[in-house]
Amino acid sequence: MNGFNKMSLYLTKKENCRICASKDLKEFLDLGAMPPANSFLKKEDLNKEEVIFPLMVYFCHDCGLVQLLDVVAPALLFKDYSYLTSASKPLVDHFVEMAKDLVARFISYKKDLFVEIGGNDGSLLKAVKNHCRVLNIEPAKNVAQISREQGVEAIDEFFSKKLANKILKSCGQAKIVVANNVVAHIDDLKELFDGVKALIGKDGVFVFEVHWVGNLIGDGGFDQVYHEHLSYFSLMALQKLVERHGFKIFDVALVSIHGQSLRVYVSANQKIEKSVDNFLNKEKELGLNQSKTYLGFAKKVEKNKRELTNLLLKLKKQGKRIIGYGASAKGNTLLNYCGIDKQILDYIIDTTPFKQGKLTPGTHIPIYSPGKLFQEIPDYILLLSWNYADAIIKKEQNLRDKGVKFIIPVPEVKII
Ligand code: DWN
Repeated sequence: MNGFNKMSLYLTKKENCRICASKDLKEFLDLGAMPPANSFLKKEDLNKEEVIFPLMVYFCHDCGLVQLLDVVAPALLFKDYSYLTSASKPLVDHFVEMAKDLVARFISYKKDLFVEIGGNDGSLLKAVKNHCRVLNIEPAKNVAQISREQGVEAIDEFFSKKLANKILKSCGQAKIVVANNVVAHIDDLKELFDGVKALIGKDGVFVFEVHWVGNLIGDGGFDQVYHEHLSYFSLMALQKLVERHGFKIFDVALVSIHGQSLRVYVSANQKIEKSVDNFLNKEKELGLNQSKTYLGFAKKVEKNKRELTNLLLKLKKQGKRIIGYGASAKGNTLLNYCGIDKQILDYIIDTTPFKQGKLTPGTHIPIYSPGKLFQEIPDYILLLSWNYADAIIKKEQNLRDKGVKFIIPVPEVKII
């Protein structure tokens, strides 16, 4: 089967906004067709045709949601998943703190149920499994198995209203449902919220983190755009989504993870905190509800690409050795959009066992464990996991002492 037929097999093109069904949608950014960001290749797959999909971003003039309309089948993206929370210590630390905060705020008894949708390898729930009943709903079978090995029971299915009712029958109502870096990945948001409503009822809370669109167009980077991320949320758009399903956002916090993410607290009847109005006002001041804001962002992306590729080509002309740090999903958007391949990066290091020994999708750069770094110290390191820059730079101070320079690629190119 050729690439085009394979693409059409897994791709659905939406005509309507994912939240409000409006057709008044404006395309403002096109990163070009590329393979899914986590579809790392085994060496034996190199001669097979890679399936690629369009990567275009739209703004809804009615509800303000920034979104992809080209939807890649979840089974292709998530059934055998390369990403592990536990591969990034700063992320584990963040989720452990979040889990403990939520238990302190919303759990009253040990028998209370705490469910996580898309809990990956169980890193968050493991931290509180002695304080309440925990359940991980993780569709990737390979990852769900790791959760079980961590002592966190996992159901390896996609979350649905049907599964929610099954859990309700077998485990009772949930006091807390969490879904971190999941809501943006789901196309059928009605199915998600119907399922959550069944699970938490009137008394439970739904707390989720999503990458904040204000960071995407601000201090973060365009590389957070990839096929897994169907939506790029503002609180304004989220409020419209949540209220359509009979819930209210009663609290919100901006957290420094994955650049900056929104931690959103949702329930049927909790008292609404001032944080919600304060943040909505902040978003209005940033113009997150106006399409011209995103058109301006698209121009910044093109400039960012030019500056990064010019720098890398200049360094290669000078005979410099450059490697990548962190085979992240966002890194694959950056590499494919900027055309950065093995001519530029000798290899990439990554702490994730599933990724080591594989090659990056589209650009085919080999991925090694971090130990490779000390066999041949490079001149420059392109930080593909820039969202952990502080922790990584601190961890690799000895390299900097040896004169190795780090390149931060987005939103502007920086050498430190
Ligand atoms: O939404 C998603 C985000 C939240 O996480 C998922 N769809 C996929 C994933 O995106 P990502 O791969 O861009 O996330 P990270 O957490 O930025 O990926 C970091 C990568 O860097 C991991 O593969 C682990 C690796 N790493 C490393 O090699 N050394 C990370 C750290 C901190 C390190 O020191």
